Amino acid sequence: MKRPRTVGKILELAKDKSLHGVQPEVAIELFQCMKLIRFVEEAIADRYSEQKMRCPTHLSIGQEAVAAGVCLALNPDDQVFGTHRSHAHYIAKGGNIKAMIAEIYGKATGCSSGKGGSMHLVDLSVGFMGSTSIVGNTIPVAVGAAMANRLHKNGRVCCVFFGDAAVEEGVFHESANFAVLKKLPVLFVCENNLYSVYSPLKVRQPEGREIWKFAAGYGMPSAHGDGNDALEVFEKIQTALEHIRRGDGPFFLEFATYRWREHCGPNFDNDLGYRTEEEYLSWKERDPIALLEAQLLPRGAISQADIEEMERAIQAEVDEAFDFAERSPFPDPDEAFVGLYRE
Ligand SMILES: Cc1ncc(C[n+]2csc(CCOP(=O)(O)OP(=O)(O)O)c2C)c(N)n1
Repeated sequence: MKRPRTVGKILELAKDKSLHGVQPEVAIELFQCMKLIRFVEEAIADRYSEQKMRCPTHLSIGQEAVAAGVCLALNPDDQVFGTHRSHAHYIAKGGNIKAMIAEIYGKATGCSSGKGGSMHLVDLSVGFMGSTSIVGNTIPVAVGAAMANRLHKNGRVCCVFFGDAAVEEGVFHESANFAVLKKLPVLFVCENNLYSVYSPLKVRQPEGREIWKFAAGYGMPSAHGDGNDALEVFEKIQTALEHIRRGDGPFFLEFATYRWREHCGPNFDNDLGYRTEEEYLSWKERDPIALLEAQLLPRGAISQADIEEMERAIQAEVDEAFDFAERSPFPDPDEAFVGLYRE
């Protein structure tokens, strides 16, 4: 789909250390992409209580920089696999927003024909290969797709996103071992938002363990970074992609970030007791969008008027997607079993 393009006059800035060597044009694309993800998810949250979206929705508000930084570094024909929390990954890879919102509304025009909901997003036309609700289960599928890419010699990289809890699934370890053994072109991206539903890392993994370090134990290069800094994410992914595209095998990256809202649904849940309001506020102060804005505005890379114009264009695109979803028909009941696996 066509994205609202970067607006405003972009000043040609010299490579600036504080922009991580990222060109201002790219930094603005990252900013725009994060805004689009945020606007879509805020709109879902605002309208969720209308009871028209009847599937569970896992929002990634607060985590936008990882999706944007990774997906904008990939080529259009590279592939991405997601998770149960994949609105951001789908949008950042260029997935059709109308088809995504229609899917969440359970409509026939949805990207899974209205049968999958928020956790079953797919847009093959932009290389977004799919997302599912089973924690960790896209990891071996992505490794298999990478194997196919290798056999077809098509040069594509296959990227798989997963949360910190997915590395506790055995299938992650099998997949990592196999990807290293076969030197497959896979980019493993772990979004560490500290929690698996209500369980913090400290009740799930031994004290002091760092995910990126044990991934390195499988023999692949592994690194970690600030998942709220889109420029840092973008820069680290470039390094990883150079390694993978050289044919040197997989790369693992862990990014620290934080989901602002409840595990599943539109509300805030800092009063439940598993995490504190202070912790949430400390991460909110490091809002990935505000952080990038604070780097772009003073340098004149973008103006306040540009941002307002960008926001108007994005809001119009989001409103159009919701109108499309509301106007679309529900699937034909006779088609209930079409496209489903049956014995
Ligand atoms: C195999 C499996 N086990 C348990 C669940 C229930 N479950 C759904 S989401 C989730 C937490 C996943 O945490 P993480 O992978 O860190 O991603 P996050 O939700 O934090 O983005 C769990 C345990 C599941 N869907 N699949």
